[in-house]
Amino acid sequence: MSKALAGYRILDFTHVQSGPTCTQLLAWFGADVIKVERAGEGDATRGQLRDIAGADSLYFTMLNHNKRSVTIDTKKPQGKAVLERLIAGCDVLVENFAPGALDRMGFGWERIHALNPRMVVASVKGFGPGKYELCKVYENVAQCAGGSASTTGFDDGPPMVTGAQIGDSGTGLHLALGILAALLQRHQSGRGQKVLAPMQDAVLNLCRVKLRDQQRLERTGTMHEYPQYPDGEFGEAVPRAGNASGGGQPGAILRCKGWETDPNAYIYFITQAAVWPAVCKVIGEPNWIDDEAYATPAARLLHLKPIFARIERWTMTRTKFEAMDILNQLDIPCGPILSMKELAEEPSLRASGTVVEVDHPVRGKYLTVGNPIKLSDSPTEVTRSPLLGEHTDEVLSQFGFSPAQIDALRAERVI
Ligand code: CAO
Repeated sequence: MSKALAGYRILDFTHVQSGPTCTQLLAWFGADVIKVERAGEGDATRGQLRDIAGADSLYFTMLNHNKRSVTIDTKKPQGKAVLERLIAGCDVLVENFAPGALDRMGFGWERIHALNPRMVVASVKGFGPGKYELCKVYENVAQCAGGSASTTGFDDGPPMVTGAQIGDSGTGLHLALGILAALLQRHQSGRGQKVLAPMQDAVLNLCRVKLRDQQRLERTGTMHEYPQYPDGEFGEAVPRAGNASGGGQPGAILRCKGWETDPNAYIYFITQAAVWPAVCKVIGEPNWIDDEAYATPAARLLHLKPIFARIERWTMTRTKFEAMDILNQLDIPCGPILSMKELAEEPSLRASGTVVEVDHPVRGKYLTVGNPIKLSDSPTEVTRSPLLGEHTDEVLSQFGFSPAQIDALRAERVI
């Protein structure tokens, strides 16, 4: 079966996590992704967080599937000449260097656009234009600068970063979407364009509901869905809401049977208005269905703490999976807190290809997260990440370099 992006060539100048997330996705959709790395070193993550001596780390392998790797020293004149030919023959250049690095290399937008007017040039940067545009940025900086950390955690604790890599992988997803839009526009315009996804902006986009709440707070001075209501105080900015949903349907993380020894024996329980009678019945409080203190969503917002404490007395009598089974039959929205161990072993994720076992010639078998986006006419087969420079000869000969020229470039330590 053909692939959605078959025929598109991506020149992949990305490293670490944000950019590689984007290009891996494009590769899974069928694009030919050619990752350019520095000879001898490669992407710094190849050697970071190593669990097997001499093998590419899981950090690298899990972000660079389905790509080809070429090594080119793009600071040497002959390397720049090779790069020029690759630029002329590819559709998209993706990079997430520190600000200015591509210009210093001699390949700013004007130059690339002159070499290949159809090329889309896509960049991740920490910040967009403005005061901080020249800063280097990693994941947690983006979470802090994008509004996630100030709104995550408990009210009486410090700002908190999340385990989900919304700054890196989240921005990579944004960039991939921008690239696809630019390629679609190219069908009409015939021109490439610049695509920029700043990490601060991507995180803020994912924190959109908190900017909603900021404006609600400024208008009304309170937010009834937040745990600070009705007893606590609100300040000027959206407070941290712990595990409250903060949205229209109150929710909480509650202990389940086994919580004393299992750090993940918890369930997220949502008291959706539509199933309130079912909630009351299952926890053994049928009188709450008509009791005016609990009967309406507005009334319940005044008593969320005691309501969830009562529900927790019930969830503590069941394991999280038993509670799931009972609550799902009643249509009560809930979700078990799953550990990474449980997710790695989850049969449905294995069956759907979202958790995949991959074989690697140096490190052997390992698990990875496959393509979470499923296209019915473009299925994804996850193939292992490339070794450093594994495809240098193959790619250069595809771009018209003769074996003698390749040997000469190698002798000059350009590739
Ligand atoms: N041949 C020769 N030189 C190469 C090369 C190649 N094939 N590939 C890269 N280089 C050079 C670059 O030209 C640059 O050189 P100069 O600094 O002399 O111009 C240098 O390698 C490395 O660039 P860098 O500054 O991007 O790398 P860093 O490790 O210092 O910084 C990071 C890393 C992530 C902080 C920075 O790249 C960045 O801020 N990127 C944008 C935001 C981003 O994506 N952050 C998320 C990273 S994932 O957590």
